[in-house]
Amino acid sequence: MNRWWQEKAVYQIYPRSFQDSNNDGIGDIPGIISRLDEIKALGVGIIWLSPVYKSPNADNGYDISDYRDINPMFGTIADMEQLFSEAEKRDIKIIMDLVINHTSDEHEWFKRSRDKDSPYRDYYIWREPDQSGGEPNNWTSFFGGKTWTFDPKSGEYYLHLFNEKQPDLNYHNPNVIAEIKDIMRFWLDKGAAGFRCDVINVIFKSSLEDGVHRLAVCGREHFVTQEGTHTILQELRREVLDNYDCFTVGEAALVNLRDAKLLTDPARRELDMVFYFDHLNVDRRIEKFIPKKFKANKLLKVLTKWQQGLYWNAVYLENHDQPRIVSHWGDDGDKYRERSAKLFAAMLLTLKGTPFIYQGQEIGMTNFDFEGMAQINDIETIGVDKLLRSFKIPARLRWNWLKASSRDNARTPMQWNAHPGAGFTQGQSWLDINSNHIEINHAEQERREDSVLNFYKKMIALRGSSETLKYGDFAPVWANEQVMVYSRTITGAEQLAVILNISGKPAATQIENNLIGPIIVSNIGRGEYDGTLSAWEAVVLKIW
Ligand code: ISL
Ligand code: CA
Repeated sequence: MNRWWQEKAVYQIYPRSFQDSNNDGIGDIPGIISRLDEIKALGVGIIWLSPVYKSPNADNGYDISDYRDINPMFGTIADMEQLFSEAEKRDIKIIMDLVINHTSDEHEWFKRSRDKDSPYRDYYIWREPDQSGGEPNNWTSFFGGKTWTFDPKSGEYYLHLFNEKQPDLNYHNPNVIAEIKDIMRFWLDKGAAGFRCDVINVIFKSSLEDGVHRLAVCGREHFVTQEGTHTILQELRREVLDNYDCFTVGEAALVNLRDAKLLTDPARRELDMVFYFDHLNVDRRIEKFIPKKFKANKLLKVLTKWQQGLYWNAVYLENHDQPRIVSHWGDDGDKYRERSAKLFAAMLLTLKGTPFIYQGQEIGMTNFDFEGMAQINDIETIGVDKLLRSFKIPARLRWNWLKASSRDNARTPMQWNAHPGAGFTQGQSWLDINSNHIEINHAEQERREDSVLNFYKKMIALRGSSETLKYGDFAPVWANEQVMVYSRTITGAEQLAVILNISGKPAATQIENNLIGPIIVSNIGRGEYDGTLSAWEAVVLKIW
């Protein structure tokens, strides 16, 4: 039975960079409320709101110090309640970001857990130093550094898979699981329509043994998608989520297809969807930092594996942790920026699964031309820079890799108009605003029929009206290093072919005799398909 969250497209908001309403240079909840009509006009039905909870902002809100209160820089609980009600008036649902692998070290629980005799001690993962006084094991952080920090107060180390200000919760402790259930109910009762679950597949650590030696995230075999995580997810679903009309999408760092199938199999009642990373990493080594050549046929192979492997996909090309897709895989120069941005819109909205659009993606926002690490805010970029430095990677090469992959590329403020402050703020923005907001902004594109924004609106509407694009079977058709072709089919009803030239050079599909039919989408206004493709051209044909 099809669910409402399969029908709709989702729009991700990174609150600190979306819309500032009080000119302190930081986006906020009243700002989001003021932009709900633009979000509605895009045609999405769901908002994923990145964290707005109380936080010291060590990781821009992914380090929570109070799950039931709002960071004053974003507003108040009353603002959040108003956002829920204003969104509902526009038939927009909101899912919250559930960050439960860790809390902030400024959370009350952690402060108390530093006392060995506290009942909160076992809310976290504390261990004695090893014989030489060192860290309890050899694990390394997602942020490139260590995963243990010594606490002189209690003379022990505590575990943090991310930053030392993000201590991991202990999911062997049933009291922790009970606390999480209460937090979920709190937000579901306020009107949340579900959760995006942050690094949800690493919450249960099966052991604290040393991991096999690796360059990054050593120890992963002890915490990535362990059996204990499945058990906890089934319990949260059974005891909380199944009492609400809601859905969950789990961010599953380092997940493989076998485990993702277990996490999202409807019969197992764990998560509804997961974000995997394999597709975005086809042109990268060691997760997202070291580039290699992009090949369309490699992308089609990886997408096929996941599109056909999972019951239902979460489809995304950008988020607050990824560089802008038009800079990552497209061409962000003047000539082809819009055309390549539209090509990725065609890809996103014709793949099978719930499409997730990240703020700014709908207007083709680009990476930022950072000049050096001094301009970087992101603790992941800073941590990976240290790690690459320890591998003696030359500064120039290190910087080129980090400039292209830094999460700050996605976190520069939303470009609403061409005025100073880009319509985001009248104050001093927390992170530099891209100077190309003069040319690339929402207001100008609203007025222009052939803009990226209007192409996204058309594609979202097309998907919403097409059973084939929503539920049709995905199949690979043909690919080479430039071009990929896939089909979407409802047997006995309709077959569509999606043809994408993901390159700056003209191409041909060499199978044009199989690709015959009226064009239903073209990003360059083509009349009919003859087997040739210009640079960055996207075509969708109705085969039957
Ligand atoms: O994309 C990534 C994997 O290569 C990393 O940038 C990312 O940190 C990782 O996937 C986990 O991300 C989530 O948890 C982090 C937080 O910094 C990210 O913003 C969040 O999306 C810790 O909470
Ligand atoms: Ca503000």
